Amino acid sequence: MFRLWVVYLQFAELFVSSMVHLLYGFYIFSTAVAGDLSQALNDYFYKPNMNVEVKEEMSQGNSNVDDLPPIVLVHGIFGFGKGRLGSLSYFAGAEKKDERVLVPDLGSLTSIYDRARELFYYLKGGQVDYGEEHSKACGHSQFGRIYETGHYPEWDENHPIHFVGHSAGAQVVRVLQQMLADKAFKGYEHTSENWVLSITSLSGAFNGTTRTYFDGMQPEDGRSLKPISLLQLCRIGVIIYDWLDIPLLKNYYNFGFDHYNMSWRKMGIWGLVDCLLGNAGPFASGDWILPDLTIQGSIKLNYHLQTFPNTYYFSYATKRTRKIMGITVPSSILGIHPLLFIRVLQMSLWRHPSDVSPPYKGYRDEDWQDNDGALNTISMTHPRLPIEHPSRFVEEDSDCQPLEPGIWYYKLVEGDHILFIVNRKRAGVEFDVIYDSIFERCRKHVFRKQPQMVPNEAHH
Ligand SMILES: *[C@@H]1O[C@H](CO)[C@@H](O)[C@H](O)[C@H]1NC(C)=O
Ligand SMILES: CC(=O)N[C@H]1CO[C@H](CO)[C@@H](O)[C@@H]1O
Repeated sequence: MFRLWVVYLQFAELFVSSMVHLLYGFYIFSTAVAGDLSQALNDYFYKPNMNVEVKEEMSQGNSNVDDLPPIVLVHGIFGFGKGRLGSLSYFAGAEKKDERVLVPDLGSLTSIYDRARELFYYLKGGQVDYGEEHSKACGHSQFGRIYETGHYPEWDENHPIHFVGHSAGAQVVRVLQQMLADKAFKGYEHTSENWVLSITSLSGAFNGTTRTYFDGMQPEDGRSLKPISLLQLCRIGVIIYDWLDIPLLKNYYNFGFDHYNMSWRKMGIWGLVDCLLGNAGPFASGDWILPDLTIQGSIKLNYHLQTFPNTYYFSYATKRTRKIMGITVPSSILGIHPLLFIRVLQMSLWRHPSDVSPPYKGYRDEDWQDNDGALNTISMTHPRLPIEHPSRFVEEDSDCQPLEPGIWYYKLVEGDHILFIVNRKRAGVEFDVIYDSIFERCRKHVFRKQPQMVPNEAHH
């Protein structure tokens, strides 16, 4: 009888969380469509003689702007770059705060590794090369999308870039920096870690998150999926979406698995069956984002990642929990997005299953209870696993000036995981406080003590 109740509760939880996520997804999608429609109507009735896009391009002809290193905003899980979801902005318009900001689209569920590869070619230009070994191991094409012109082709050690990553995006940038240091791009023998001037992490996923286990990852291996879970539903939905391959929809929103050839045109009905049965595709080979966000997956990734001495690092760790009489609870009811509320509560009560060996030596449940509904706060401050990187806690921005490279400065911010993205109104003034300080830091406080290089020629 008791077991029946447990099963019943599990299904009820699954039903509620899938409805909440579906509704939110639908809400975002329809907001984007509505925004686009009203824009189109506006254009139709008022017929502006020049659209905003063109004006932006023209203002970049200005040589001062050309000399600024770009600030690249890197989205997280389920995220999207400029051009997807119509005029909706993942960073809620923060990209307009500076004259030279890039917002790449790296696929919303692709692995951290694949995103880092994509990001390199987005900036440098050319056809994405995922690397022979990795592509073979994961069963996808070695070559992907072609960027006719890079968004910053002059990128090199003398023309380094600022990166700002949200959630998994922060880890993507770390992986990219390591690839640059390891000279992992064929045909580019001179890459180095110094191509990255600074990394700012907003709710960055450095040490993994216990949320992955609530969503359906097995805590035993951090890689396989529970048979009945939110992620199973998501997996089936994604496979079908990619198989149907409706161009209009895929242009609008893309999970980023085009290198897996999952379209019906390419793999036919048996390919679909194969993917659904778990014999092929990204979910079979584990080359998607969720395994990278488990604690085990992060340890594996972090094992190869360094914090480099000439790069500036800054991180904002978010938190929506507090302790009452020794028990961690959500710190608000209305202040937490409905999409995240159940997870904030569940994560604050997280217990690692006692019959499964802990993910690392010295693991304690209580370290992982503070969270923002998607990530544990402890995971967001700085890379800690498998070894702890240099870090410094910051209360006031002025505490850490002048900034030194090679140290992760971190701040704690009261907010849930999506406070600083998609919907600007939710964060209120805090939205401006955070992004203004990020952009100001990049522009005014972060520079290399090196002979100033010759201004690059205009590249038009
Ligand atoms: C995907 O299709 C392209 C051609 O359309 C092919 O070159 C590539 O090898 C295919 N990749 C896989 C993994 O089947
Ligand atoms: C959350 C957290 O910090 N966990 C661990 C991250 O990695 C280091 C190194 O093993 C641990 O000391 C942390 O406790």
